[in-house]
Amino acid sequence: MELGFIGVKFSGKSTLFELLTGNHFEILRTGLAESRRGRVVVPDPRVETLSGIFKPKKTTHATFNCIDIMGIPSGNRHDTSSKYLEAVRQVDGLVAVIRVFEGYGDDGKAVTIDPPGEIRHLEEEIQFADLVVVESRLEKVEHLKQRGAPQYDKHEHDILIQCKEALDEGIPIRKISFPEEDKKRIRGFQFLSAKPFLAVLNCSETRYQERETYIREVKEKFPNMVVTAVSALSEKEIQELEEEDRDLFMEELGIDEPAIHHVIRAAYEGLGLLSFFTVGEDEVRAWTLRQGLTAPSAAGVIHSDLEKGFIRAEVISYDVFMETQSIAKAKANGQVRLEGKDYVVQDGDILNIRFNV
Ligand SMILES: Nc1nc2c(ncn2[C@@H]2O[C@H](COP(=O)(O)OP(=O)(O)OP(=O)(O)O)[C@@H](O)[C@H]2O)c(=O)[nH]1
Ligand SMILES: [Mg+2]
Repeated sequence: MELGFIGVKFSGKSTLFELLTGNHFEILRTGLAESRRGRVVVPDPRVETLSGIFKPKKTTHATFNCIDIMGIPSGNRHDTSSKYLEAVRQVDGLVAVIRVFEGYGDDGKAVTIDPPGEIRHLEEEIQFADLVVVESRLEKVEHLKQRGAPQYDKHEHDILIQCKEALDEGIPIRKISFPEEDKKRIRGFQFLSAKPFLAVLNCSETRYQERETYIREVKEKFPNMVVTAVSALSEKEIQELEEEDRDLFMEELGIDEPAIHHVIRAAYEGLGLLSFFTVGEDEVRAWTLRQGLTAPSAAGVIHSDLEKGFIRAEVISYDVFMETQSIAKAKANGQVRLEGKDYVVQDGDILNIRFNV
C-alpha cells in the first residue's frame, strides 16, 4: 500500500512525513519535480501480543509507503501542480495535509485558516490534472476512431467521455459509479480524483485544542470525507525529547494518541483495509488487505505461489485465539476453521494457508 501526501505549500507535509517515517526515505524523481518515499510501520498491539505468545525469531508489522511531494502553490494554479502530482499517480490513496496553523504562505501573505477551502482547492487541482490526462487520451482515441483503426476501443471511449463529463462539472471520478468490470480499467488510468482522498488537519498546539470544531466544519461541507487532526510539529518536537518526558508533554498538549495512529486509522477507513496475521516459531507477522477480498487474495499478499497453489486456509480470529492462546488447544476445541477459496477474510484473522506448489 502506498499513500501520497498532497497539500498547499508549507502545510506541513514534510513535517508529518518525517514524523511518520522517522525521517528514513529515498529520493524519487519524476520529470522536474523531486519527491521522497518512506516506510511507515502500522502500529498494532495485537502483533506484540502474538509475538509474546509465539516468541518467534522475527516479528514483522504491516507497513505502508508514503510519498511526500512538493506543495501546490496557492495562487499560481494548475500548471505547476500537475507536474508535482505526477509523483503520486500510482498511489492507493491521497492524504491531503491541511494547514491549521498561523504563519505566511508561499505568496508572503499571512495565511487564512480555511480547511474546507483548502480541500476544495486541492480537489480542483487533482481534477484539473486528471482532465489533462483524459483530454489527451480522448484525442488519441478519437483519432483512432476517425482512421477506423483496429485498436479503437469503443468501451474505453465511452469511459473517457463519462470521466470528462464529470470533471467538467467539478465532480471527482471517485464519485462516478462504474460497473465492477470497469474498475480495474479505471485504476489503469491512474486518475488522481479516482483515488480515496483523506484529510489530515495539521494543527498548531493551540488550534489542536479546537480540532473537533475544524473536523466538524470539514464534515459539513464534505459529508463522506474521512478526516482526522494531528499536530505534526509539536509531536516531532516531543519525539526529540527524552523518553520519560514524552508522555508528560503529550498529555500537556492534549495529544491522546500519536499522529501515526490517526493517519493509519484514517487510511484503513478511507481505503477500506484490514489486517490479518500469520503466526509461527519463525515469524509473527501482520499483513494488510482490502476489505471484501477472499482467502486466496490474502495468500497472494504473502506470496504469489500461495495464491496460485491455494487449497484451503485454516482460520481463527485473534479474539477467539486469545481465549486459549494456543493453536493446538484451539484445534482440539474445534475453533480453527477450514475455509475454501470463497472465504472473505476478516480483520484480525490468523491464517495458515494450505497450498500446493
Ligand atoms: N507553527 C507551526 N508550524 C508548522 C507546523 N507544521 C509545520 N510547520 C512549519 O511550516 C513550515 C513548512 O513545513 P513543511 O513540513 O516543510 O511543509 P511542506 O508542506 O512540506 O512544504 P512544501 O514541501 O514546501 O510544500 C516549516 O517551517 C514547519 O516547521 C505546525 O503545526 N505549526
Ligand atoms: Mg515538503
